Amino acid sequence: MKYVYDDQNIFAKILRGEIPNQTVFENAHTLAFRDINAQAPVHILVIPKGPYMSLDHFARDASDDELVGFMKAVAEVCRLEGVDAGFRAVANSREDGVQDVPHYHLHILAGRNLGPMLVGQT
Ligand code: DGP
Repeated sequence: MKYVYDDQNIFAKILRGEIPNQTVFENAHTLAFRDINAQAPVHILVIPKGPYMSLDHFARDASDDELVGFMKAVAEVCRLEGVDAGFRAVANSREDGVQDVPHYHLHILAGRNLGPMLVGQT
């Protein structure tokens, strides 16, 4: 798989400070902020600061520090948002995954029962 990162995507602009965001948590390699189109009472996007277009790109090419920093940020978001009743983590990836923004992001959804994982045809 050849990964081609487009640095004009909206999350790259957020990381450069060109577009505002509601930050929930940040560490050296990771930013977490509220989704502009919330699908649940809690809807946070966790993104690496590095130029990775998808989860598999990040998992393949990120450094150990980036990988650990990302997962620790997920834990901090869950703690800060108090998702004790549960949550869903979703990483839409490329065309079939219906990924709109080509910068890897993990959706953290919580605050209500989220229902079945997928609806529609198999
Ligand atoms: P996906 O389909 O997985 O690529 O989801 C992209 C998400 O990004 C979608 O839930 C809406 C969110 N989003 C798009 N533009 C912005 C923005 O400018 N700010 C914020 N906070 N979220 C955005």
